Amino acid sequence: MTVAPLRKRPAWASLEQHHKKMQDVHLRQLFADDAGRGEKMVVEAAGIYLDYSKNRITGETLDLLLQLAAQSGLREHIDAMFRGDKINVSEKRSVLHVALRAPKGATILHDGKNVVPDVHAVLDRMAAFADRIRSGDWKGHTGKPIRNVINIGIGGSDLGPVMAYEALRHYSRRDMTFRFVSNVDGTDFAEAVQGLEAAETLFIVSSKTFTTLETMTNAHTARDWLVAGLGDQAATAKHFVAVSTNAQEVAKFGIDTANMFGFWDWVGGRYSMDSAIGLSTMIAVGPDNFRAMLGGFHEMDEHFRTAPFERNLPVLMGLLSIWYNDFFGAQTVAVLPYEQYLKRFPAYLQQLTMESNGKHVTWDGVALDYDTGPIYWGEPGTNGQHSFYQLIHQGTRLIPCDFIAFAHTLNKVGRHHDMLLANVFAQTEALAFGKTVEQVKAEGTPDWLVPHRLFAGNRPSNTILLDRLSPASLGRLVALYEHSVFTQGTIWQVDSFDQWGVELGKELAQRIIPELESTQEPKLAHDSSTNALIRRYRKMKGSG
Ligand code: G6Q
Repeated sequence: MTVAPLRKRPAWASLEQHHKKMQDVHLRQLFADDAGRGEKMVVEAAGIYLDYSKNRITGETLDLLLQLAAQSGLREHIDAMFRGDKINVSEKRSVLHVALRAPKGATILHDGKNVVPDVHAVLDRMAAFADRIRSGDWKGHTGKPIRNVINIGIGGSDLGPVMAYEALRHYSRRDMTFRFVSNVDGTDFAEAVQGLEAAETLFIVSSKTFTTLETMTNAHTARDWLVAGLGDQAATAKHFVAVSTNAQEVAKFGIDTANMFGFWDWVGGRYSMDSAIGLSTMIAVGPDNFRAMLGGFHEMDEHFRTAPFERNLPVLMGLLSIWYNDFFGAQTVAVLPYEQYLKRFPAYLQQLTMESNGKHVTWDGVALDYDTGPIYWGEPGTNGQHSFYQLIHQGTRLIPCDFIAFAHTLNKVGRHHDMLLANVFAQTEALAFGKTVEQVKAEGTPDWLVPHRLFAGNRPSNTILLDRLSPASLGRLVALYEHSVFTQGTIWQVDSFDQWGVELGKELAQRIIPELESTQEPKLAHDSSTNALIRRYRKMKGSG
């Protein structure tokens, strides 16, 4: 289907008109107009209850947004992804992370070949390996079982594994230590191996390309640390495995490719936590829990693929994001998980959303005349309430919020959980309805203080409620955001699966490294600021 540029799609003009009407309508009014709103504007699917009633929308807004989705070819684009079309146009690649969680027996084609059996073959090898590590059957170089697992990777090869480990810690082996090294800052490595015995430590070098500067630097440092600890070059064989698509580089590094777990170029880095990149997760929580997580992902995939858009969770969330980003000019979205185990979820989502949709041209390379990719940020509740929520409640910016909560806690401690959930509901209520001048005055507030104590309200939020944090619910939640990102990218017509924006800095760093390391004064040809900074650094480090 041919899709017109965004501003030329009929629904866009209607939404612009409609926004003029809606911008002054208060959520108080919308709730007063329809007593049943809080029960109508909800969708429940794949174990997720989404209350989107506290958004600045009416039925008409939704109709128009759904028309926009249709005019943007969303249905066709979803089908294209699942069909294995090369929708990552700038890299000419298919986008098939959905195949990573397809059940055995499913068929998903890539260049005419069903990839599902390959996916399951890798999963089976990962499971066999994870079981050997967990049972102590796999022995280190000196015959000791492995008790420490360190994942070395960065970006998509780190954020998913860290987030998933933290999220599923409750299900993890408590007698083992899991750590993650990503930063080229040596402190990251130094702290990760603090207190660990080399004889009991396994390094998983996770890198799709196996050429990434940070990861390869850390991998070499890890090898030196291990060899120094065990006093034998041959020790690496039992202490290093690789997750990669690049067997040649893995072998060159000195890891036997029998200890390599593969994936494919149709898996984007930030969409890879459910591929072999999740090996550390699988060792931590065990193969059954890992498969349960994949089951959760798949449930959401199926919901996204088949549910009508008006009841489709990722589609609705994606459309609401478009509404605020492109019509209200909201620049950010706050993600607020009221679940301590999800403390790394906002950081994970930052990569997923911002690396995917932080783009300035369409997939045909045409410069955009509308905003894409809002800034995602957040912290677990209730901590944020005592810091940045002030700005969300009373600042001058509109910040749509996603509140994420679970009906059951994994750590039942006294009254804590009801108190936690009371805060979720209180915050969304306060944001939406605020406190009027009359209410503030009625509390006996002196006139001069009234403006300070006033809450304008009308601040939108989604409430995402799940049963309990489990491997399956984590899978559903991640897939929900993946497909919401997809929905937004489709409407903006951007390539949500490339990341050219990270290249320039990488190239320039390669040029600067020798300039910092050389013993001769280097000839510098940067701008005057960069030149001066390099000279200053050389001088400072020289002076010890
Ligand atoms: C993610 C990006 C990026 C990537 C890292 C690590 O979508 O592509 O974050 O994951 O640069 O790359 P390697 O896995 O190749 O080391």
